[in-house]
Order: sequence, then C-alpha cells, then structure tokens
Amino acid sequence: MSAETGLKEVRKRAGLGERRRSMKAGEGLRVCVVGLGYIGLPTASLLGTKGCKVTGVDVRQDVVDTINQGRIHIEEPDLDLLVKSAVNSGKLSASTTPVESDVFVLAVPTPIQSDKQPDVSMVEAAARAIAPWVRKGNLVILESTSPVGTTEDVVARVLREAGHAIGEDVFVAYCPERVLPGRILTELVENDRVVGGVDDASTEVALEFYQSFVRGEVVATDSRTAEMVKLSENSYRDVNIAFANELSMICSEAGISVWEVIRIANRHPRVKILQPGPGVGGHCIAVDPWFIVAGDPANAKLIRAAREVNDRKPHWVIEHVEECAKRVVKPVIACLGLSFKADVDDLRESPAVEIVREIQARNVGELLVVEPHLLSHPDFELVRLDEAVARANIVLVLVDHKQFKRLRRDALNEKILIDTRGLFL
Ligand code: SAJ
Repeated sequence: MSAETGLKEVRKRAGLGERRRSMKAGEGLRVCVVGLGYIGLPTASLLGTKGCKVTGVDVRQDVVDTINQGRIHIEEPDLDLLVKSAVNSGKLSASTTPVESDVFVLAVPTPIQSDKQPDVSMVEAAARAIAPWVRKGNLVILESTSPVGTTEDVVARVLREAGHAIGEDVFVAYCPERVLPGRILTELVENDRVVGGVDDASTEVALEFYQSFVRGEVVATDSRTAEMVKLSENSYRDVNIAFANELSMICSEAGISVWEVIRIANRHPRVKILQPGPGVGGHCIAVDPWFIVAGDPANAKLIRAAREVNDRKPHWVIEHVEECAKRVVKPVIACLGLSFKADVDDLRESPAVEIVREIQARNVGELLVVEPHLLSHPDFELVRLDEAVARANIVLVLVDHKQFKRLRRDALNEKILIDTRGLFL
C-alpha cells in the first residue's frame, strides 16, 4: 500500500469528515473527565469555558458537591475563577457516575505500591466505569502518567472486552499531562503535547481534539512511545536534581558552598545544574521514574540510583539538624515550610513533612512549624513565621515559599541557619 493510500485508509477508519462527528472542543462537544484532581479539574473547567458540555466524574462525593457549588478542593492560581465560570454557565457539572459523551478523558491517580511497583488499578476501574457509556465514534484518552503499555493493555483491553472495536468504532489514545503545579492553567494551553493512539486512526482523532484547544504544538506518535516520553521527562528531571543533591552533600563535607559552586559552574555555556533541596517530593517526579525501573530493572541503573540519592537526602538533612541541635542547650527549631515545593499547598510525598515528622519523633527539640499555605495540619500546630523565627535558635528552611523570601535577614542573626533551599545564602 502506498503512503498516500495508507493515510487515506487511516483517515477513513478515523471517520474524518464522514460518519464521525468533529472532535473539536467547542459548542456541542460532550466531554466526560474522570478524576477531578490537579489535572482533571483544570482540564474539565478549561473545556467548559471553550463551550464543551463537560461532566466531571469523581468517586468522592465531597469533591463532586464542592465543584457543583462552583468551588474547588485544591489550591491552584485562578482555578477557582475558571471553575466558577464553567459551573455558573452550565457547561461543567460534577457527578459520581459517567454519562454518554463524545470524548472521555481519564485523569486518575497511578501511584506506586510499597514495593515500588506501579498501581494502575484506578485506570482499570475508570475504564470499567466508562465502558457502559462508550458509544460508536467516541474517543477515549488516558492522561494519567502510566507504565508503558497501559493504554493498550488496560484501557483498550477493557473496552474491547466490553465489545468495542478499537480503531474502528472507538478510538483510544494516550496524551500525558505536562503541567507544572502552580502554573497549570497557563501550561495546559501553552505547552506542546504528545498524542499517541493505540492505532493510527486513534492518533488522528485524538490529534484533532487536542489541536482544537492547545496553542502549543501537538506531536503525534504511538501510545507506547507517548507513555515513555512522559516517564522520560520526569526521570530526566529526577536524575538532574539527584546530581545537585549529591553535589550538595559532597560540598557540605568539603566545607564549600554548593550554591556558589552551581552559580559559577552554570556560567559555562553547556552546564545547567539544577538546585539542591531537602529531597524530591510531589506525586510525579518522586514516583514516575520507578515505572521505568519496574519495567526494566536490569537496565535502569542510573534512574534507580537517582531515586535513591533523592530519597536519601531527607535523612541527611535530619542528621544535620540533630548535629546542630547538640550545639545549643535547649533547641527550638523553626521549620519553614511543609509543602513539596514553593508556593503550593500540596503535601504529597513532601520531603519537608518527612523531615519534620522524623525530628519530632527523635525528640530533637521544640518544633515551631510554619506553613503559610495551610490553615491547619492534623499532626503539627502551625505557628506564624515571625513568631517562629523570633522564638527559635535554629531555623530550618525546607521550602522556598515567597513569604519566606521576604523575611528580614537580621531576624536570623545569632541563630543557626540550616537552609536546604539556599534561600538566605
Ligand atoms: N526540585 C529541586 N530542585 C530543582 C527543581 C525541583 O529540588 O531544581 C524539587 C522540588 O522542590 C519538588 C520536586 O523537585 O520537591 C518536583 O518539583 P518540580 O517543580 O520539578 O516538578 P513537579 O513535580 O511539580 O512537576 C513535574 C514537571 N515535570 C518536569 O518538569 C519534567 C511537570 O511538567 C509535570 O507535568 C509534572 O511533574 C507531572 O505531573 O508529571
């Protein structure tokens, strides 16, 4: 078959301009987004404001109720306004069950188990939940970060078992989210996307959908490649942060400022070292590299080592705090920040939480915990920044929140400063 006849054949199967309705986001397109977390909710509300009729689905009744009142359950700049506007215009509603739609977007969590093996049970549950509602001509997209093969082996398999002919009647593709928490609404539209169908027809249909609302370029490939692209992006960042974290421990032993080393080394035109910190947190970078390791443990040596370096960093910080505490009679430690990174309220996999918990368990001293993004925490009494710093003799910086950057330097005089983020150095 010539390339031209091949493309015609794919387009025919994808039903472009023929039996299938347009998948362009806009008036009349019905979209069902399953999983209303950090990715699903912004995506659902964005599509709502583009004119789609969106049903957001979540297993949590409290999340569904909050959204139906036009409110949000997570912190993300401007998301509250977008959700309010989508709900008030009648374009977004939430439910615990799916509905018939043209496009289904699955954005459910894919955590790792304690043995570092991926858990795709929520993807399977979401695929099973939508299966009875999927009709001929529909597009089903998996956005959750997933081990290579999940789109085919879980989503397409479940839909096939439900009697759908994939690539003929129903189109299935992978399109990973790439947004940075704190910048989700901008990056959702501006970032380039990668789309990979389980067959060429599915790729074509998914391409049409994303190109209609993404301003960045939408790059087409197959589903397994798209899955590996996503895992590679986050593993690349993890490996590079591990380099910075390892360097920070080596420099500390040698009595050299790692921040000065990085600042000067980065003046080399081909060097761009990232920033060390108390460890790597969040639900992505600290998790996704394990999907690659689990898929090929024999070859994924560097990726595994990077995970281990980053996972060891909080323990190194804890030991350092213990040593410093021995130098004062009655240690009072101001712990600045609990979230996994600056300017968010997200505590998932946060090294700051791990460190504070452990120094509390070891009874290292009195702890004054500061987290300006939370009103309260179940395990720690939160203290105001100025009060904590005034009362402490050790200041432990764990997160580089902008509120902390405004702290006057003289407030730190005569205190032991352990600055894991290089905020005051
Ligand atoms: N961190 C450092 N040093 C650095 C950069 C980050 O210690 O120089 C730490 C942060 O403090 C945090 C962790 O790494 O604890 C991860 O933060 P991040 O800002 O690097 O990434 P995430 O987890 O918020 O978002 C990442 C992004 N991936 C990449 O940049 C390759 C985002 O684009 C993805 O969409 C997201 O993962 C995801 O959902 O997969």
